[in-house]
Amino acid sequence: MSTAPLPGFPAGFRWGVSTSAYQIEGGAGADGRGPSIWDTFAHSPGRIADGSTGDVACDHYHRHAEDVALMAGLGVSAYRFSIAWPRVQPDGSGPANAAGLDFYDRLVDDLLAVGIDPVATLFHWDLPQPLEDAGGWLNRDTAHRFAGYADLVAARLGDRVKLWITLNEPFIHMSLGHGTGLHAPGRFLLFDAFPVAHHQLLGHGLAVAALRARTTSPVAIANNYSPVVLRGDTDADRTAGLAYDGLHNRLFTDPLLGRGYPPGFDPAVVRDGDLDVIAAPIDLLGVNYYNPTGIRAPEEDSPLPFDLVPLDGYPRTASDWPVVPEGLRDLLVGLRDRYGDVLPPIQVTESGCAYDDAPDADGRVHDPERIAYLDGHLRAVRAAIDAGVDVTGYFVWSLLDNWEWAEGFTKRFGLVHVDFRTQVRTPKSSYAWFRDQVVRR
Ligand code: IFM
Repeated sequence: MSTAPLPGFPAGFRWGVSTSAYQIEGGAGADGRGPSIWDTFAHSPGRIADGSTGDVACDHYHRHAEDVALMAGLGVSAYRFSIAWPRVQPDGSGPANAAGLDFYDRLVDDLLAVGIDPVATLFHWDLPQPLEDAGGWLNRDTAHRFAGYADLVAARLGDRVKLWITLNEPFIHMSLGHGTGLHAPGRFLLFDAFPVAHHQLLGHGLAVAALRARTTSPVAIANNYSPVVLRGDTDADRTAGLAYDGLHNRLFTDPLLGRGYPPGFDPAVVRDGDLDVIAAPIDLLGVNYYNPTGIRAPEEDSPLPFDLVPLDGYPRTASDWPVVPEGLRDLLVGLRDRYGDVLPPIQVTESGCAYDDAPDADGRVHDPERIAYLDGHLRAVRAAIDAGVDVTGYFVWSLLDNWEWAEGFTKRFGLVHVDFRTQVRTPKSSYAWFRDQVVRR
């Protein structure tokens, strides 16, 4: 890590932290919430590394006042949280469950009272189970249900949420949830999962229209990106690299920005007019970045057009992900180069790392690796700004140690340590470091 102070950032740059509903809220049966696909998945034996569920998670549903106070102490200007669709519509359709919306109403007001912009994500993977029973995102109707849900939320919160994000990482939800089955709903469809891409994108476009009818706040989507690093220099390796780049980095962004699906990736369920709905202008592009991906040509009998290769030679997080800050700069510059004038301003809506953080004998939690990680990634953002990319915000994933999907409680991403037995929150040394960066501006 550089010991030099971080360079300056443009005035008005948004400093934030991110979380998602199922990963922190708990309160699984509270106030009329219905089951989501993640409740079903987590309660199915063998799906989650430590056998845990998000039934309680960080108990944020009951401790949100304490968590807002932690954010106020951090000095951030924005908090990105997600709204649990099954709290608002337990069946995925019909009128709003007022008690579910009340929770977010209070949260939004509490944030505004301490000067923090509420940034609300509408879908962070927790689809109401009744919609999954009707086909989930393989069913075109789910896109229309999503727009109906967006309308209900915006009717209640549209006057106070400062930035709307329709979907979180639709690529991950398609690939891990429906391609390989490692995430809920646990389907193993490989490339037959493409309709899930199209229906999520259609839902996004319909939700943009629903939001625009209710609010003047900006609207965005948060995509996950992973720059390709070729591990081989044959034509076959380059073809494999293009295939992976198309799948991970272009499948969602090309149609969103009006370019249609990349060649070879047409989901075959597209109807007349869909691409126009999907390409409705957005105000910001949310970029979630963790690491690049090593790619080479596939083995002859592989069902995939590429092989994933570990990227050696970098430090690694507890998730075994390589730490490559310069990949974030390359990604941001690459998005600008690829999309030019049609690219809206960018906010980095997730950036962070898991380490095995534990309290020492004095109860303090030191996480120098996370400080180094954030320092490097913020310098990468600054380098992209210097190269002319319009980046207007950076959100750390995550405020709290939380329930990391199929990894359960085994991966700690927080600036704040959580003892999942007692729910005691302990700010780590990275919390103090990040606060100092924010406060200096
Ligand atoms: O925890 C997740 C989050 O829900 C989505 N983006 C990646 C994070 C770390 O895996």
